[in-house]
Amino acid sequence: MTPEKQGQSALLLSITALLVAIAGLGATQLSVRPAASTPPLLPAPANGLPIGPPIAIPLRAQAGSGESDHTMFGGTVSRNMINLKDKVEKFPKEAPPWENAEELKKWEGEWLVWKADLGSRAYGGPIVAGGKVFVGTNNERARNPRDTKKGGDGEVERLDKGILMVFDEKSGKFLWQSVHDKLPNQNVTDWPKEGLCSSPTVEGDRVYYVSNRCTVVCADVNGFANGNDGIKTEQYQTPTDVDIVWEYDMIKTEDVFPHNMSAGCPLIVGDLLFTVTANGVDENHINLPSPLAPSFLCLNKKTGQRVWKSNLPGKNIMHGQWSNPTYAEIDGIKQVIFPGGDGWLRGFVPETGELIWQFDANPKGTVYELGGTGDRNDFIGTPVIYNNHVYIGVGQDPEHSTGIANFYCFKPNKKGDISKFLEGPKDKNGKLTEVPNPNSCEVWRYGWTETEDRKKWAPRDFKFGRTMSTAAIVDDIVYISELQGVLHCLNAKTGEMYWQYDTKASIWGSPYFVDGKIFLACENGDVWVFKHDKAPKKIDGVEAAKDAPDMKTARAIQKKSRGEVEKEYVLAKIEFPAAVRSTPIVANGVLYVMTENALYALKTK
Ligand SMILES: [Ca+2]
Ligand SMILES: [Ca+2]
Repeated sequence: MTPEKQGQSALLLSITALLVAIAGLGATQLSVRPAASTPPLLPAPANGLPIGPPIAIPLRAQAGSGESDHTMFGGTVSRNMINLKDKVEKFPKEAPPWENAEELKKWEGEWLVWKADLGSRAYGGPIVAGGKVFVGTNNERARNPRDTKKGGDGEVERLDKGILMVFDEKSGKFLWQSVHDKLPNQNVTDWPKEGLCSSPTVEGDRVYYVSNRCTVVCADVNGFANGNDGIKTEQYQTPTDVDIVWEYDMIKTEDVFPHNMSAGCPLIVGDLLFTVTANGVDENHINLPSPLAPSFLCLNKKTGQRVWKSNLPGKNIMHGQWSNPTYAEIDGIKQVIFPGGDGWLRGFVPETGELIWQFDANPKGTVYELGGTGDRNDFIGTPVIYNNHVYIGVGQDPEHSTGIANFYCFKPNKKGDISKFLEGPKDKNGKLTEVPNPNSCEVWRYGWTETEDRKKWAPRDFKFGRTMSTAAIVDDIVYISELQGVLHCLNAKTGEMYWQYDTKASIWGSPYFVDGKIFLACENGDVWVFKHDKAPKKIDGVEAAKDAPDMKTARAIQKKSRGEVEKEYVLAKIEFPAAVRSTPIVANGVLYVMTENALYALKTK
């Protein structure tokens, strides 16, 4: 690749990071099962690491004063993008003509609770907790003159920083912000202008996030308004700056090499905080500078001390790592699930980091290739737990465009390698074959190549493309979107497809269920609203057209199927005036749509 191309690639990556952040806005419902009486899977650790206190599993969304606060990426530790609490009696069916001031005022009067200006990028959040709204963005909407400078022409220039902005939930008033300088080698580890990509997690009076400097930060949600808590060495200490309680530097302490951007959305269970570290390759995209650095990290949320770490993907990290951990109890076994940069998912004992199982989310013999042309993927989306099963689709940096992929459902109730297949001998072309794994925990997979009988008139030769999205699963129905813009509606038990719909725009965020509707935002600014159906109709344009005599007839049949999906399931398309690379959410009766430069709080009744 040319340096320029590499640069672009890097950018994308950072974007990816964002996506990660974005991908998961969830709701406040909880699908965590009550703690079972089953004893812990494993006894105390033999490695001498401190063990966290017993894990208390929150049966409700944590913290916050609101009835349906959205306190973390995915809303709960299950990361399922569903909200079972809020009602959405109404929502805008269409956008106003944004350039017509009079019409816009009318629309805002009808729909707007408030609107807040952000920077020029916004991937993190929104997180709504305890009467505040948290957003990760950049400094292009500088709120402190300190973070600007006069350019040569006298114009005010905004310095490049990573920003966590905090607003009042009721009024949208700006309260305080964390300002993080860029890392010195930003074109490699902290991509310019991408801001702070982490969706924070809020618990009580503490907010936890990963900064653009690859540090895990615990801050006081009340800022300096109630004095300086914890460490007193903050770089910036005006009244609207962040009050840091503790900060864990993953570069200095753990030698992590973040590829393009750090974007972990912390997972908190009991006193333990878990994050993916972003460790990855350097700018040539071949060398992995820190294979021994952790990819997965567990800290004590109160002290910021490390509890355990794992570098398990080791030298097999393909690119970067921007997905997020998820917590589950499967058949009573408590576990934290980490998506790795080698395309494997792994379950660990939360207190000790002892590996319980691992699952290869790629067919054997697949290959990761620079620039994205290969067929081996890793993870941008976050694993979702639903009814004791894990659901996740694979993907890549969006700059790599789409490509063949799978979406998986498995139930990790065994130890060791629980992938569907094991490596078989190499074939005559030197490609690894696969043989059935008797220890497989896979239930179904959806995607890969279209079958021969359907291929002839299908719009593309694969069923499911790379995804940056995290699934929304409700009533045994899975909603999962892919980067190329297609939303899939699947049976959660069997993987059967009911219907799919092409939004014809890139999707970086995730489908989000609330009150019988699915909200889904596209990078072009379109926010779609679909109708949820407990017994969806089967509408498959490719199947209907497979025996068509010619392309023209096939396309006509497929178009008709698209029309049927629109008639049955599309409720609205709201065209926002800027890119949306986040997930719309509802919290405490307010619909939040975060474009790259503004946060809209909208009425739902
Ligand atoms: Ca304070
Ligand atoms: Ca402090």
